[in-house]
Amino acid sequence: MDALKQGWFSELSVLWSGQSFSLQVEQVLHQEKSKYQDILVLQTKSYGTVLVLDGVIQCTEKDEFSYQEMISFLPLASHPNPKKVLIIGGGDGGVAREVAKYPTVESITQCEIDDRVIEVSKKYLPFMASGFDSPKLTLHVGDGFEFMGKHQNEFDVIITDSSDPVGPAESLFQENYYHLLSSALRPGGIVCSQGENMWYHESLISGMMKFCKRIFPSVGYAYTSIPTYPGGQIGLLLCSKDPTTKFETPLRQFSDQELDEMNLRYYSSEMHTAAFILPRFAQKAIRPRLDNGTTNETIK
Ligand code: SPM
Repeated sequence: MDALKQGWFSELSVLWSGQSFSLQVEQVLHQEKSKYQDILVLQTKSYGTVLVLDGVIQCTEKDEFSYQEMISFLPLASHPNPKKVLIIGGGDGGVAREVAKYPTVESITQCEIDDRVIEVSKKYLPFMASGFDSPKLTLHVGDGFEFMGKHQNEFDVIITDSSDPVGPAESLFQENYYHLLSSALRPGGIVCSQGENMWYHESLISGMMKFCKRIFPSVGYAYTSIPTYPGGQIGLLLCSKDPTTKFETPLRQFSDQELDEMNLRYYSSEMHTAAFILPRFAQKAIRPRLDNGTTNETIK
């Protein structure tokens, strides 16, 4: 494999052409081709165990908490009382692990298409796959589109923890998927999806923001820092059926003691608000409707 050479793994993709992030590899723990994608698990020198799908880093032991906490807690704390949560994707279990911590959540349904990602994660990434042990969780192996078509008006929060929009996850970045998300939500429901990177994917993100605004009355864009994703960060796209939702203002605030008890290492109420403050170039590119100087981070 081109990506593995002389003890180094290099991440190559058309989504960030002309650059590549590399990790020094101590051992290849697992390699297989599932029905949907190439699955690779590496023991690395500086980031611990790493899951790679179709040549792209999905999570590393050292920094995964940043992404899993933020994609879970931003939508949950933006909802007044989230009880029923759906996760689409998230086959490593890390998002389920975080959602299960949220005090008001009673049930978590997860729909992941590739059972091999689940099994491999249980074996090699138990620090994330612990999410599958939650008594709140019901796991379905199958297609997220089909699943949501059969579940209308059911969930308070839906989190789409997908890989990038090439390969099996491409359809999860399209308008008809967001229509399905909207119909699977209860009134006042909120969705949060992996939203790519403001440095490389401006037109993808602004296109998504535009169609989301046609479907949902409130739309927001946040980001979290994570050294092993290209550019050291990843965006999070949030939409609410409630026109009064102000994503940058969490409805539930946690004390330091509560954050420690939930073992949250990245998320805090301050980090929640800060995550929606974008640099000016991204404000202009991603949120063209806000270039009148509005500072409110939620598009109305
Ligand atoms: N539960 C962790 C799964 C990770 N899902 C997101 C993976 C994204 C990988 N590529 C990042 C590229 C950002 N531009």
